[in-house]
Amino acid sequence: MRAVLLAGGTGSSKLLRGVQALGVDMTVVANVGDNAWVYGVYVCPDVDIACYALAGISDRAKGWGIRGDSFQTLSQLARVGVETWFRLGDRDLANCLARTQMLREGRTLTEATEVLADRLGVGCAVLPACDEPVQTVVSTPRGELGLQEFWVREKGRPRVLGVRYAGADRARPPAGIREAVRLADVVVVCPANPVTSIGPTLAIPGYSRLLRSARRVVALSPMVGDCPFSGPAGKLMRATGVQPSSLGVAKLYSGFADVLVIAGEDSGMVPEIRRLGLDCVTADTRMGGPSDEVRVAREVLSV
Ligand code: FO1
Repeated sequence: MRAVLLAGGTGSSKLLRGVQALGVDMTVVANVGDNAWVYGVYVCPDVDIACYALAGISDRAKGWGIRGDSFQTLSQLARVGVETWFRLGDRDLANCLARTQMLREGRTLTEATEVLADRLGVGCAVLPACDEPVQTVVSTPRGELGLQEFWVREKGRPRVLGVRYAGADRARPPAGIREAVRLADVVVVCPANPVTSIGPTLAIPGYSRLLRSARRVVALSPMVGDCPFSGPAGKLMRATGVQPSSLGVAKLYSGFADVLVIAGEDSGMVPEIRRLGLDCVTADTRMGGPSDEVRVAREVLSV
């Protein structure tokens, strides 16, 4: 089986590991809206979370970064007066330095990611959703913030007035992703914040049409009731006029998804979701550890 997986951060990486364990031929399309320049390097959190998870080196407890990483550079940066609210570990920084160097030499983000994924031993294609810069910008009463500023520096506290995807209109799905979708038996939308992790990819012209052309699109909701598995999804969904529930997710994905897998606790939403024109099935969507990841992956790939 060939699968393309649209991925965001922590929640998505669990499903990616589950699909990997099943031996599926997979291509990961990682969100780029969280990317940011920090300490002079280009950090691509969702690309890296996917690569570290699939290379078996991720810090499972935190959900980002490399297991057992040290923070010597961060300590020294603090010592010389740099604000260090973004906790980039030493090995993580090395990875970002290598990426930044390749970008400065003129390689695309896709090319740089291919090199890094290969060196890390990821074992499948991890592709950024696009090569052009796209940034998720959160509008707050005190001005606009990049996602890392909103979520990490401000701890997700500011009131959210809106969200936009700067640069998305100038981006396009790269050729490698279009080809992977053409060849795939299934495209899976991983459990991820629909506003900040999947939204930036869907905002890129060409993606909706590409997904509609896929053989089959299965999405796994990140919500149980009005709570996301992790992160600020509920707050951002509410602020962008989307009901913070699997029904809200269904409304966002109904234009291209064939099936939405939702938590068993939300079975009452099934009839209303089906009325939107996509199928809906329930499952135990909780992924607390490796065996859950494989169980949920099997479920998603078999619906
Ligand atoms: N998340 C945090 O909550 N605090 C951090 O200091 C932090 C550092 C960090 C460094 C590298 C990286 O790739 C991700 C990092 N994240 C951190 C996670 C990141 O902010 C988000 O979880 C993702 O952007 C969402 O997918």
